[in-house]
Amino acid sequence: MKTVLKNMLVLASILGSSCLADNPFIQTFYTADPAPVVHDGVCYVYTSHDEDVTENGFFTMRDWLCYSSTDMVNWTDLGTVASLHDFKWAGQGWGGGFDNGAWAPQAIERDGKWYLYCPLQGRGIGVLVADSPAGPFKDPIGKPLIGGDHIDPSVFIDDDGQAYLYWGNPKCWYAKLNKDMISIDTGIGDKGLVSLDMTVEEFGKRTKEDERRATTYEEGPWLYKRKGLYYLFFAGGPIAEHIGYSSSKSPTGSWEYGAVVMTPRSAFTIHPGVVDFKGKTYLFYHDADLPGGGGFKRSVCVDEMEFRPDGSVKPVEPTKEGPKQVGHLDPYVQVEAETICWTGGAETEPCEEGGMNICDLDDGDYIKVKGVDFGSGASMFGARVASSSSGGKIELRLGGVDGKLIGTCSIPRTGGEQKWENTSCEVKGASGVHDLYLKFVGDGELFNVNWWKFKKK
Ligand code: FUB
Repeated sequence: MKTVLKNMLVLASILGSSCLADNPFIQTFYTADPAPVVHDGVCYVYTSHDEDVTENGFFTMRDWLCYSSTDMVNWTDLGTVASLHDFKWAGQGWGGGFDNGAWAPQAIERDGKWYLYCPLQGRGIGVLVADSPAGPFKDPIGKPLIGGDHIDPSVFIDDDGQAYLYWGNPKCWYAKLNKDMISIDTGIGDKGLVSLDMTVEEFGKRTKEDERRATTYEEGPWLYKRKGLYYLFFAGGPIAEHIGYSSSKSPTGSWEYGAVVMTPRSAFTIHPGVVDFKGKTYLFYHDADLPGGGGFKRSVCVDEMEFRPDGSVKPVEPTKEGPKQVGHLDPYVQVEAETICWTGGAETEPCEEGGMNICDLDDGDYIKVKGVDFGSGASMFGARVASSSSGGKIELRLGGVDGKLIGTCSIPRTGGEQKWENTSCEVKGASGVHDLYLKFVGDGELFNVNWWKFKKK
């Protein structure tokens, strides 16, 4: 089944829009509210998910997705990691039952467990726990961690082991989490919940009158620490939102307003996520720049963020190119086919062999994998494929979707969309570092790909 988004992407490539850019870095779904977290040399980003079809002219969001990268340009789809159905209490309140309200999440690892904090619009903030970043996640408390109309949780563990949860719109709140990460330390504030003083000194003066907000703070707080200084990034108003920040010597303030970090993008919301990875700092945010995009069909982006010697944050200029690749991709180990820098037309789905596979491939669809290091040369290409139709071909090209052809692999009919077989072909002329394009060719609906791998000469 072709989604609306796939049709829009195909149309955009026919019309020649900026399809070879690397931002937005997920093209297979409309995604928003990116929440990055680094663990064991891998950057994971959790996102909320705008449905292809917007209902009632408002956010239509049912589940949360996760992607991983080791180089900041090629992202592997880890699938839908949680949904409203994981919270048995999701049906309570006015947020849309199990059908709507899966807003901006954030995850963190502690002592081998992964904790995913999820706002259910109008019902509160819940927490899920898993043994691995892609789940399966389970609700350990069976009720909201913070009940009521609270959104946009940001979780942070300080160097002394104390964990904090920040959240809120129109006010910013925080709580201390107990070591179990699934309960609140009730020793401060009102049953453990502290509402910040929203002063102009701490969060900047709003330029347009708003009876609920005197400052620029709107929503989407993100707590981050660098060189002993705490930064509270946030989505600022008036709408269209920008990203601003305040800083403090303490994780609980008081805060000093800093500046605007990113001016409004093409969506009326924006949402910061800041992470250090391999010696650099990155700002994740969302816009509406995918074909067919809009305020309720957003797309996540990433760019590098820099600091001045005094610790202040330099404004981040959004780019279509995205950040520089950190390292190269090794084509001689098994690469999941859903590892993508940019795709024209591929979609992803759960694979019966585990993980995800790419699907819904039509003639001319392609995947770009950036910065592939072939070293002194490749001799063979192999892939795990499945096809319920007559199959097709994968053209292996370098430098562009119509770039140098290094091999053509025939994909047989395997007898089912999840009936997997290995196939291989010779390749010639691939050495050094190149952007690799897998171009899918044939008639009708083609085939699915689970993974691929090259063999050295
Ligand atoms: O994605 C739904 C809501 O829009 C988020 O919770 C806010 O931060 C804004 O991005």
